[in-house]
Amino acid sequence: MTLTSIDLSTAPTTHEGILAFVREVAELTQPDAIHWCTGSDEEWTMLTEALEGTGTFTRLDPAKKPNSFYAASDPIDVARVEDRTYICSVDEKDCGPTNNWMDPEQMKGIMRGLYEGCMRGRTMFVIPFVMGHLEAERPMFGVELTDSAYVTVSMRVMARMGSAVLDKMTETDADFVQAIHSVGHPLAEGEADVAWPCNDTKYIVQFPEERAIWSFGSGYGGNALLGKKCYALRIASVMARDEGWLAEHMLILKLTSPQGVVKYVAAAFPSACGKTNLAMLKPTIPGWKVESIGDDIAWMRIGEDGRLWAVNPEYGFFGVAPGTNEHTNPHAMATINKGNSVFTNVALTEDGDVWWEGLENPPAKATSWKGEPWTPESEELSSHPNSRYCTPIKQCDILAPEFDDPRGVPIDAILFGGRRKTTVPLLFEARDWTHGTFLGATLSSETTAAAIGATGVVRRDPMAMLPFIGYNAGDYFGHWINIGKDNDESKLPKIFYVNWFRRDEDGGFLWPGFGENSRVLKWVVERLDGQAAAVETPIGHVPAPGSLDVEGLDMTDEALAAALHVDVEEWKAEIPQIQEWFDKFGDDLPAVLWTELDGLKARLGL
Ligand code: SAT
Ligand code: MN
Repeated sequence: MTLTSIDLSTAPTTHEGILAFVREVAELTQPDAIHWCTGSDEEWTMLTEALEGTGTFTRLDPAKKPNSFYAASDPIDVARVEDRTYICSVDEKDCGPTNNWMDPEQMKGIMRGLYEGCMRGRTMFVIPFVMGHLEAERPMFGVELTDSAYVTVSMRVMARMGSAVLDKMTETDADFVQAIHSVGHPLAEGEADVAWPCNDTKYIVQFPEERAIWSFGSGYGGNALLGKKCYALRIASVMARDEGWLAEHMLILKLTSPQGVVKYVAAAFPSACGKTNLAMLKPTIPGWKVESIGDDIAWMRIGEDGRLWAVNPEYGFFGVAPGTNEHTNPHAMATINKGNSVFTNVALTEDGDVWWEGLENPPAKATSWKGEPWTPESEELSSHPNSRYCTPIKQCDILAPEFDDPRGVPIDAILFGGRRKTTVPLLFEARDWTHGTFLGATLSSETTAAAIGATGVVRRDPMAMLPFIGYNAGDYFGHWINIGKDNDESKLPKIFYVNWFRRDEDGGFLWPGFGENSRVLKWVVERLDGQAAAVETPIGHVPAPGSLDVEGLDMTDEALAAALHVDVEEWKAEIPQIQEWFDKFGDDLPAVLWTELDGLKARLGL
């Protein structure tokens, strides 16, 4: 069957741009049917039942996790594919040395070839969505066309989508980001579907000038839920460059002191380094309170008051499951236990629940993410290290009411952090905005399972944005520098650098992390208010002895000193790596960052 005339007469919109987009993609991809998503509960039920029918979803026991589902992916489709991700700017120079580039027309030629007829035997879902608030001064719309019901269901959790969004787009004739997604697995007449359709060939492509996203071959989160990394980071970072704001890979949290003083903190960590846990931190120090606003992405603009205001553009959490438990993240556990969630690549227990490494009470028997029988004695992991829960943010019991405020919250402090066994102390403060930008630009971390490739390798991950900067990273650093130059720095957030992952000689973690990280936040707040003492070191301001609250913590003075220690020799060894990193950018690296490096070298006695 060939879909030659696409009938859009019953489409629930008169928006010419949307209709033209749907028609063009349907003509190319040839779906059997087109479904305009409303975002209703009935639609959710229809889709989840259909996914049960194809074996993609297994319904969990409603008494344990109501309205929730288990899914296992094809083992070749478990994470973001950075080597298949492209920034197809018109000019290669605008892509920069940290992204893959191809000429946009050439890429479109390749992808049109892949898209031709790729939705045969499937339904094309039209998902109108908005990143951020529908009531924002300028709502940030998108339309994702996908042939995956799994993606549609997940998008409903992760983004505000459906009829209300489409109506507003129609009323205001709104501009929108065009996002095309296909799993790349057409079905011939009568051919049965597989549980996780995907394709060996994968492309995740951003066209920054057109603000368009074309994705092919994968059903995995960051490759397929196009509102998330593709739009809210890669495309949005380009918009932000052009318009003077910041689209960052940051959690947002609200911190209230025992005296009732409120501060807002944004923090950037690479994928799978504990952002979600920090966003929902349960403080161990008495009287302190954390509330969540976001766990992954922050859009930040300078407000009329000169402060940096942040919103979370998302509507759900897409968290790493392994390691999540009642101790590491009780609020995430409470959120997912309310149900309405999708669990992918974890283990399925015999009593209709999910389990993963690090969760309490291992089941005697389970089915692993690979579909194999699993017991606690099994050599293989029950769950993929990048297995995920996808759960509505509104279910979070510590969601700050400000989440619903389209203006967002004024950020007081920015934390940068990575995963480093050595060198980087638990906590230090940047000297000023430019130095903070230098710290962000040189952020380093050991790689994790969130992207395909070797794990545990130290790489530079500037502002935790390495896979997400939609343009030349040298220009991106310049943009950060300019935010400091063009604004009143005294009103901008102060910048800090943290490392929860430093090890002792025996390989054990020096710092207990999780809820105890509230102690680090406390020092940050006291620093903002000019209270906590710091010592100046070559790398920045480190907590002075006695200034970090460790009361009640089972930690020796030596261990604390080791966690905070600035080892000049280790830092000297970093310098050639930073130099090599900066060399990549040639003339595109802002000169002030070289000046910062020179300053660091001089302070280290080099
Ligand atoms: O890319 S995802 O959003 O799926 C997960 C991550 O890497 O943060
Ligand atoms: Mn992330």
